[in-house]
Amino acid sequence: MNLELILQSNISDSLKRISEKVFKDERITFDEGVTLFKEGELNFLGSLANYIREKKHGDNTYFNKNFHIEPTNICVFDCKFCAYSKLLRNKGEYDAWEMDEEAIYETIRSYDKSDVTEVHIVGGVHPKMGLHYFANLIKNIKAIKPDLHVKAFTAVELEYMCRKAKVSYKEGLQILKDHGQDSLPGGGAEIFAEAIRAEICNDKCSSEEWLEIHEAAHSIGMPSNATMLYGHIESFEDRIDHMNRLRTLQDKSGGFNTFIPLKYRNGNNQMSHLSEVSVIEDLKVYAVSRIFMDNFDHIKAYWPMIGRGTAQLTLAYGVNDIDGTIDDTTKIYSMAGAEEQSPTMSTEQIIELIKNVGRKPLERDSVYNVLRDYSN
Ligand code: V47
Ligand code: SF4
Repeated sequence: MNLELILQSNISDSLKRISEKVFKDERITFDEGVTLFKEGELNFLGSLANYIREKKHGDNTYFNKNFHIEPTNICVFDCKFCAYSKLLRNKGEYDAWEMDEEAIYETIRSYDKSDVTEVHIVGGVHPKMGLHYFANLIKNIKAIKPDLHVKAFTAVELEYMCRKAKVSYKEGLQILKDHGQDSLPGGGAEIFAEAIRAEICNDKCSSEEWLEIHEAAHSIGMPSNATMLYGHIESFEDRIDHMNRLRTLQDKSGGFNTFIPLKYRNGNNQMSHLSEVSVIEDLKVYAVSRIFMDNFDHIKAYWPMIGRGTAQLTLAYGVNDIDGTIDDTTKIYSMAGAEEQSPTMSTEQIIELIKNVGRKPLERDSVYNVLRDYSN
């Protein structure tokens, strides 16, 4: 789609002005972001988002080879959307797990001969697993598999660890970095708008703390990701406010790799009465993210949550990364009723999924260096 075609179409003047800005590579404002959600039809948003996606990346579509370790689902916090730490609690049972250290090392050893490049370590916020425990754990993981990129701990876990250990965020992160941690995942951001955060996750780290922790990580050379949990009780303004706070920090620090919108799933949690948004809304969120977050190189769709078919569709709505082959070790979404109940895809399957929609599959490392081109 080109600008002439968009300008000839039957859209409002404000949408025409936004399109002109996009084609001139100019940043859109907060109000314009909200207008996109309020007035933009799916195909209009898709055209703009795909224009940006192809300008930045052509058909390149990234994935990596990773696996997850979730040391525990025991959590001191009480997020209303979380099925993970709460499963069965309302039936008087608590289906808790706690991996002992040896089991974690055994998992790492099981990838000894494998070509995975990244481990993603996150879990509940366990009152007894602190900063020094995790620093030592990372050191031992690196001793077993030195080349493995360790992407670990959400800002929520880090805020708790640093508070308990009585160190600043920067000191805590430096200790983890010195023991081998490479980057931070994007979880725990949810929605920054304070009124919504108070309703859905009142007791965990604040929006300001989440942003401070990521800024501290960037300042010591640790890159990170950012997420947004959407499709519950937030407004369009809240979504744009969330993206705007991230865009502002990215201008300052430049340390974010990718933005990952996470669709709220309503299984087994305290907000189960809310319906889930439609696939049309999902695609609009990806597209508006691509249009608004002009200083984020990558927009990622987390396929285990939305399913493989929708993940393919997102590639035409601004997304250029579909996470990894994963293996079957992540539970946070399957417990909340996500599409994929045992999320694992072989390299061949992920390549096929990307090629099937006319895009070019590239295996990347955790900081987007291309490791292998699978397009031929
Ligand atoms: O912060 C919890 C979300 C996040 C539900 O950085 C839910 O590469 C939907 O952040 N419905 C943790 N979402 C996972 C995460 C993540 C995942 C994949 C890749 C990366 C990355 C980060 O999961 C939480 C929360 O926003 N979550 N419960 C739910 N019911
Ligand atoms: Fe704990 Fe994370 Fe679940 Fe919140 S989302 S209750 S912090 S495990």
